[in-house]
This record gives sequence, C-alpha cells and structure tokens, in this order.
Amino acid sequence: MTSYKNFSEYHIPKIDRRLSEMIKSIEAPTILKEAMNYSLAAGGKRVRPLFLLAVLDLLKVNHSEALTVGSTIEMIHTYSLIHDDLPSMDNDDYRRGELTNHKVYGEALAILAGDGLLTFSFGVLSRLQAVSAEEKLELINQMSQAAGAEGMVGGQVLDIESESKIISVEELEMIHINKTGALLTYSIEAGAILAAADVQTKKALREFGFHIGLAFQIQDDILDIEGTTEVLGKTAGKDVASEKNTYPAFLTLAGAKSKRDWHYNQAIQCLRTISNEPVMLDEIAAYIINRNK
Ligand code: GRG
Repeated sequence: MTSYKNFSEYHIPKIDRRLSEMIKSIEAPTILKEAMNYSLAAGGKRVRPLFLLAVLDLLKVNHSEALTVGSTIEMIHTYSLIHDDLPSMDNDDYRRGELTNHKVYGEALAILAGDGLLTFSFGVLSRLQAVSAEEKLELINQMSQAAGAEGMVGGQVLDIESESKIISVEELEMIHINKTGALLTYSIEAGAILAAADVQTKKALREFGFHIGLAFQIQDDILDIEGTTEVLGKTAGKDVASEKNTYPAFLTLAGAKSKRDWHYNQAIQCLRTISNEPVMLDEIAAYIINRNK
C-alpha cells in the first residue's frame, strides 16, 4: 500500500484541477466566479475528497465520477469556511494562509460566493451521469442532511448559542458531531454509495466517520494551542483568547489528547471489521491525529 503522502500528492492536484474546471463551467457574473474560486484555490488539506477516494480504494472500485462528487463536498466545506469567517460569525482575517473572502471581496460577495458554492454542488450531483437515479437521490439526500440544519448548519447554531454559556462535555460533543463530523462522515458515506457497498460495510464506515470526525475536531482544538499562525494559515490561539468551549478547556490538553487517541483507536477498529490489513483510510486517520495544520 502506498503512503498518505503519495496518495495525497497524487490526488490533490487532480482535485484542484477538477474544482477549477467546475467553477469555469458556471455561467455567472465574473466577479462571483472569481470570489467562489478564490477560497477554493487557496488550498486546504482536501481531507474530505481524499476520504471519499480512499473508501473507493478500500472497496476496490474505480468510479469515473468520484473526483466530481469529492469536489462538491470540498465546495460545501469551503462555503462553510467563508461564512464562518464573516464578521457576523468568527470575524477572521486569514484562512488557508490568505486573506479571508470578505476581506478581499466584501461581505455581500463573500456571502453570495458561499451561497453559490453550496447551491452549485447540489446541481452537480443532480447531473451525474455514471450513477443510478436511486444512488443520485441517496447522495443528494445525505448531503443535504449532513450540510444543513440536521448537520453542519445546526451544529454551527449550537456552537454560537453555546458561546459565553457553561455547557457540558456531552453538549460540546453534540456541537462537533454536527458541525464538523457530519460533512466529514458524509464524504465517507458518499464513497460507500458510489461503490454500492453492502449495508454492513456502510454501517462500519459510518462509525469510522463518527470517531474520526471527533478525533479531527479534538486535534483542531489542540492545534489552536500547539500550532502556529504561519503553519495553520489562520490565527492560532483564538479559541483560548475568546474562551471558547473546546476539548482542552474541558479536559486539559493531556485529557484532550487521550480522548483524541481513544476515538482514533475506535475508528481503526471499525476498519478492521472491513479489512484485516491496514488500508489508506488507516493512513488518513493517522494523518488527522498527527497533523500540524
Ligand atoms: C457557517 C454553515 C456554517 C458552518 C460553519 C465547519 C464550520 C461550520 C466552521 C469552520 C470552523 C472550524 C474551525 C471548525 C472546526 C473544524 C474544521 C471544519 C476545520 C477546518 O477544516 P479543515 O481543517 O480545513 O479541513 P482546510 O482548510 O484544510 O480545508
């Protein structure tokens, strides 16, 4: 099996190219396309499309539209970052090492660029050619649940509501299961849908997504303390400065690390019910808990 480094170095340029082609294909005002492309082209780890591709790798399926579906998830993720950075939300100046969308294009265009990315993604799924009508509906239905009020948007609202409030660790977990975990898990589920995986495999992959989503978020909280602004590409130490509800704040830094590792181990156990041998998803999981950005 190849390493995460080789896998990501092979796939990320292809994801980047597909994202750029997809934006070029849109008939819309140039300035809107520019704003949509700006945040996509700023990079990012592309973890969600890589997860989707790694699921297909695990299930030994080559799917001609995998890159397109993965790119729609990256577009939804990027929209969420653009909106999260707005003055009315986190009010951030830097993201992915560049000025945030609203700092460059103004607030109105940043909102509309996010809206454009979100809406376009659903249209792309509706126009897929190489999947059955049933699978298409499953992809669209699950994407709307993961990204919308029952998932990421709902989690963001819980997060905003929890600010300057004392919440329990269970409430913190509920925020992150929805805000971060839902879309991440969807990227794994979408791979399983494209591969026409059986019910048992889908269930194991969903559980993998649940645990690795929480491990991802805990590492995100740890990086706010241990990471640097230069490497993260966004302001480090912001959670601590704004007394945000985070895992280290609840559990101490050491406690957060041990919870992260527990979820990582649970995630790996889910994979062992599908494959006896380590697979690319093992590699991505390890990358997620060891990453420095
Ligand atoms: C505004 C609807 C709406 C939702 C916002 C995802 C989110 C909800 C906000 C982002 C803020 C944040 C720091 C969330 C924690 C985890 C997370 C999703 C981090 C960013 O994702 P990465 O690390 O980013 O995959 P890159 O830039 O690598 O793609």
